[in-house]
Amino acid sequence: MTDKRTGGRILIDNLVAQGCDRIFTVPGESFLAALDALHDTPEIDLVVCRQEGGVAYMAEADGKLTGRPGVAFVTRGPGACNAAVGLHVAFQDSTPMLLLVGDVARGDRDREGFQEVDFFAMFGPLAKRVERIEDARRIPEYVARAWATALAGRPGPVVLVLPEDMLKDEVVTEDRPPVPRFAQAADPLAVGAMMELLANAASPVAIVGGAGWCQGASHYFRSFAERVGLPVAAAFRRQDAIPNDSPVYAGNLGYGPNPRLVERIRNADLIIAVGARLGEATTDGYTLITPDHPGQTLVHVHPDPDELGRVYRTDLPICADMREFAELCANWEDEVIHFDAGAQAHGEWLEWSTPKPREGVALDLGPCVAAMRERLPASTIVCNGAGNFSGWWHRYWHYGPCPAQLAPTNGSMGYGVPAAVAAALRFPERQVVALAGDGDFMMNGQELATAIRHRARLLVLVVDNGAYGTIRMHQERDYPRRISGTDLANPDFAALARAYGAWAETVDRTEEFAPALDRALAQDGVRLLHLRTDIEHITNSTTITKLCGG
Ligand SMILES: Cc1ncc(C[n+]2csc(CCOP(=O)(O)OP(=O)(O)O)c2C)c(N)n1
Ligand SMILES: [Mg+2]
Repeated sequence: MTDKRTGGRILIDNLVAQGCDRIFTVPGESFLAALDALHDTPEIDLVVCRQEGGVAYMAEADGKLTGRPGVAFVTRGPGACNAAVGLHVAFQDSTPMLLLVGDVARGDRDREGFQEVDFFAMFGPLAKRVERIEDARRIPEYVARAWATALAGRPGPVVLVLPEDMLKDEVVTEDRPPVPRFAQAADPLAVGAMMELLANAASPVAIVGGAGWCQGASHYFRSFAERVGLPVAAAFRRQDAIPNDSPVYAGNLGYGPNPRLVERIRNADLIIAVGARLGEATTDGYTLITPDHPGQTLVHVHPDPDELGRVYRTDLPICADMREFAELCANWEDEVIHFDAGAQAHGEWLEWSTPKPREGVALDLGPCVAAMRERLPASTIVCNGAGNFSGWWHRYWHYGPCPAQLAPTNGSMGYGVPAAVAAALRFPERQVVALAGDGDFMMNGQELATAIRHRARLLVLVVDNGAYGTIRMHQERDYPRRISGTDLANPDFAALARAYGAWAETVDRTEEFAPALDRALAQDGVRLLHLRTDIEHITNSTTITKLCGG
């Protein structure tokens, strides 16, 4: 390119070159030149949000949905501070993401000027890489590196800091082509060794989902596991890793897993972890599988060599792209022994995930999830933040082919609504459901305005128990009947949703739920059901009275 362009124009041109088609933002005066370039860039859909927490969550969710970096653009100190929460999700969830931050002018740096922050120090532990572009001629190089880094090995977030005067400079530079996607093949010798371990195992189990997992990995791993009869458990909040109707799907790990599955994993002599980090939630605080797992053989398959052997003694590490590994397994030609364990584990999960009505509960969420299963297709994308309310869906919802679940493995509240907005924009033809607690909803509920403005179609369920229920649960266990800091005074969520322009109703009884859901599904746009539940029924399996010892 021989014409002069502003740094802002070059930045946007190079994002388009890498395949970016959507940016989430709250604007700032620090990146006017980039906003100006977006004015003439029909390739990029600019989604204007109401708080940078929502911006970053949406970009992170978009990264999960597409497998490409989701892009967020925020301003200097205040915008960057608000956005940090989404970066933390992207880091712990291994999601490719790019955070662009407008910065103070180069000539004013280090005076602690207006909104100035040391982004290298601030984002160091939250991002795979933090870089600042000093020279507009090098924007193409920095954007290409950010894109490649976000996707490489264990995917994650990258931050690019953009001094405002640099974005206004007019320079001549050459754009970069898209960075090629590099997929590391699995070593056939290592996969052969895994097949041998499997042939000699008595009770194998797989734990799947995580870094670099994708539809291809899901398809091939499912086909391999079904051929072998290998029980496949999903890592925490990776419940769409294989479609749950697979006859070897064994259920999910994380908070409140099926005790039969826990037992199966404790008794397993061979554990094949694919994509999962075997993090704290998946392993119940590193107790379900201990870092040294005596008596158990661990095959760990991960796209990043840094994760192999990092926490766990690994008997057979395989560093590979998830799809490449799964495809090699699916096409493995040697005879394999078929286990009955896959079918058994699936039967146990079906039993566990079938809601049984609870006595004396006015609004019982288990049957509500059952009503949803009857009415919503397997392609539905279910999004949630953090809180006990999510436990009913984690247990009773049957997730379809990925992407069907957007849920933060780092347990970050306020994620459900922004993630659902990102999903509704990415898949306008699909049903999208946001699940939120009363605490959770209020962290980013204002993004309903973003949903309305961008004509997103989604259904929000707010489970209102008048409390930060999860913390109340821990409190009642450790300090019975000493409620401190966990009860909430709430708005009328249905009225609030209507004020945003959504359709909304309130549900107080189980039998009201299905008809209300039918009415919601007959509507278009944003719909919200305000579900008023009783805090006594604190999880899908226990009550506060029981927690306090009866
Ligand atoms: C951003 C953030 N802040 C605080 C917490 C700690 N936390 C975890 S769950 C929870 C309460 C959630 O309340 P609510 O959304 O009402 O769900 P409930 O547990 O009542 O079903 C809190 C405060 C967190 N995980 N994330
Ligand atoms: Mg609550």
